[in-house]
Amino acid sequence: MRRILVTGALGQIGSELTVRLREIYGESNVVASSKSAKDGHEELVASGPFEIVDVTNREQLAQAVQKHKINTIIHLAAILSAVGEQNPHLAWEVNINGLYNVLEVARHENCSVFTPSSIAAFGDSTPKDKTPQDTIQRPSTMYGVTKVAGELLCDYYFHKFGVDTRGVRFPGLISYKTLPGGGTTDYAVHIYYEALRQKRYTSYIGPGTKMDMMYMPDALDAIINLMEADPKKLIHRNAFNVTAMSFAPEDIARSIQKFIPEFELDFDVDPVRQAIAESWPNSLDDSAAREEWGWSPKYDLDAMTEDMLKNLKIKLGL
Ligand code: NAD
Ligand code: AKB
Repeated sequence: MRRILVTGALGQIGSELTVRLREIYGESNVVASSKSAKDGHEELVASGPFEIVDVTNREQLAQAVQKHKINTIIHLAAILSAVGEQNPHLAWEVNINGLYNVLEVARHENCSVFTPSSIAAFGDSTPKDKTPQDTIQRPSTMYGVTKVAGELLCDYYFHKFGVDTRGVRFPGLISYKTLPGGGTTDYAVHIYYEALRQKRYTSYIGPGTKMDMMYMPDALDAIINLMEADPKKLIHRNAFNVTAMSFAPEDIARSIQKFIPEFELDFDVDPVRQAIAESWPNSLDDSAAREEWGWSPKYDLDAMTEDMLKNLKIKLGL
């Protein structure tokens, strides 16, 4: 039986993944953790075991793993791309030293580790369209640097120490439960909130800028399916390209207009996030994930828009 510790469990992915994991593996077998118990997450904190774990504190992490007899760590604690560019030292500290602590604890306590990489692991010199699984990775952001190093470190711990490490390169994730934590793709979440509240949105990402994206239910499936995949079939492990769709701001606006015809989009481009977006792929080739562990997303852009608007309307009381 899996006994799972989720780090960064109150973030955009963790706040939904923890609930799904508890449904599958049992409430008491899934320990949520974060560096502090944030307001607004009382329900999640009360719904099963919760520990304060700052991933930069190896002792605290090891104690939580030992106390709950953890055998699987899902490591989500991180600093994302836009915040990482504002504070690159913090991004290094959390994303690199935090991951190193997770891998060291996993090595000593015999845990398997799942941790996501990102499309941010690619850079300007990477082929932009149908970006291959194995290709040039020279990112220009600190977040991207930590993601490439993280992929390599996870591979190293698998080959050198036999730690069962697995990961995917997630695109921008779109969800309605918890707001994203300071990335470049966040506009594709905010646009839905503003479409419902104001019937208009000003995008900080410019027209024509395509990035890969995915709806949260598919992202949760990706984590669980890869975690449970037959290890003999995994050639890549860290980290698989996965994607569900690729769009520019005007494409998501057109999708919203199918449900809210009066919705309007304009632009006030932020040069920092625009440069990051332009350095990332337009679209990923995720055939390795499809072949090695059966990756297959369910939501396309319009199906996601319909579900986002329906659920956000309820959340916002509109
Ligand atoms: P998030 O920012 O929403 O959540 C991360 C959580 O980690 C936050 O709650 C934060 O408080 C916590 N945290 C920060 N520093 C910590 C520390 N020192 N100790 C413990 N917790 C700490 O991020 P997310 O979107 O849930 O992302 C989870 C993982 O998925 C990250 O590795 C991220 O790079 C990756 N990813 C996310 C996306 C996306 O669009 N959300 C896309 C690609 C990859
Ligand atoms: C970000 O924009 O930083 C994240 C990611 C794609 O890694 N959403």
